Amino acid sequence: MGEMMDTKWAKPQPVAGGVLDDEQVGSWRNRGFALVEGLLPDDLIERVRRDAESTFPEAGSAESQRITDFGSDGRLVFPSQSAAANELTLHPRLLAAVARLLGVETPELRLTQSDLWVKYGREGRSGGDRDNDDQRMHVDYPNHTLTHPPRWDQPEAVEIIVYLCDVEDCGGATAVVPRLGDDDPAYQWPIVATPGVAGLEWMNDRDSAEAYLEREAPGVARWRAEHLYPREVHARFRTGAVLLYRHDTWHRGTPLLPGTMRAVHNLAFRKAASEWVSTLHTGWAWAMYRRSLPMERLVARATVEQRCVLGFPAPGHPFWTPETVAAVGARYGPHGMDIEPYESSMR
Ligand SMILES: O=C(O)CCC(=O)C(=O)O
Ligand SMILES: [Fe+2]
Repeated sequence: MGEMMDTKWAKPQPVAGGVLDDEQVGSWRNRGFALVEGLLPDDLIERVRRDAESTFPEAGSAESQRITDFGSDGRLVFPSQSAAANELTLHPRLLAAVARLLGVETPELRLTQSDLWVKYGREGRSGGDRDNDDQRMHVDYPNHTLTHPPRWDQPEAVEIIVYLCDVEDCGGATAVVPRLGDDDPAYQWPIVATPGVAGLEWMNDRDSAEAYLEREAPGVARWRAEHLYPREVHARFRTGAVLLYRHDTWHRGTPLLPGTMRAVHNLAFRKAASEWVSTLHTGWAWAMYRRSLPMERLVARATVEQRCVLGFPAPGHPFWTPETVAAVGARYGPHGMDIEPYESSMR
C-alpha cells in the first residue's frame, strides 16, 4: 500500500487534430517518452480491441493463467487476420508522428515490429525468473538492434505501445524513468547495467533479476536501486492512449490486477538507413499466398508512403525502369494498384 501511495503518474496528453505538438515531441526527444491520447481514431482502437479479445484466452480463464510471458504466438503479428490491427500499423497519423519524432519524412521510415500482446493478471509468479508480471527495469535495445543506440540526440528508432484497456480496470501501468538532461546519472553511456547485456544473464522478473545482480554485480544492483526504481513514473493509460518511447529509455511493465487481461499493440519503426535495427518478424513478403491474398491486396491498396514503410522502393528509386514498372504493375494491377506514381517518377 505504501508503494501504491508513492506511485508517481504520467497523464496522457491530448493530441489535437491527430498531430503531435511541440511539447509532445520535446517530451520524447528530451525525457525519452511521450504519453498521448487521441492520436488514433477511437473507432479503429475499438475494432482492434475487439479483435484482440476474440483472438486470445479470456481474462481469468484457466488457459490465461498459464501465460507468463508476452507475445501473441504470432497470431496478430503484422500482417495478421485483423484488418484493424493492420490498419493501425500503417495509420498515416501514426507514421506522421513517428516521422516527426525522428526528424525524417514518412518514406524514410521502416516498420520493424507490429504485434499485439496480451498480459494476464495472476496471483504469484509462476513464470520464475522469466515471469513478465513485475518486470525488472530495462531498456529494449538489446533485442532490437545488433549494436547500441547512437547518441541521445541522434535517435534512430521509435517504440510504441498502444493501450487497448484502462489502467483503472487492469492495472499493469508501464513505468518509465524520465531523462533529466545530459548529466542525468540514469542515462550515462554505455547503457549496460541491465540483465542480458555485457555478460549478465537475461531475466525478466524484477525480484529474480535484482537478487541475481546483487550476487553477480552488486555495484550494478546498487546503482539501479538508487537511480532507476525510485524515479519511475507510471503511465495512467486509458483505452487508445499511446506511449511513444525509445530503445534507450529505461522502463518496465508492472503487475496487472489478478484475473484481468491487458491487450496492447506493440510497434517499432526505424530510420531506413539503420539496417542494424532488426525487423522482429518474418519478412513481409512471406505473408503472400494466404487464402484470398490479403497481403497482395494490402500492398496494392496502400499509399505510396505506406509501401515505403514496408521497404517497397519509392518513386524515383533506381529500381524503377520501364520494365519493372510494367512487371510490378502486372503483378498488382489486378488488385487495384495504381502504378502511375512509379511510372511518372522515371521521367
Ligand atoms: O508491458 C509493458 O507495459 C512494458 C513491456 C516491456 O517493456 C517489455 O516487455 O519490454
Ligand atoms: Fe521493454
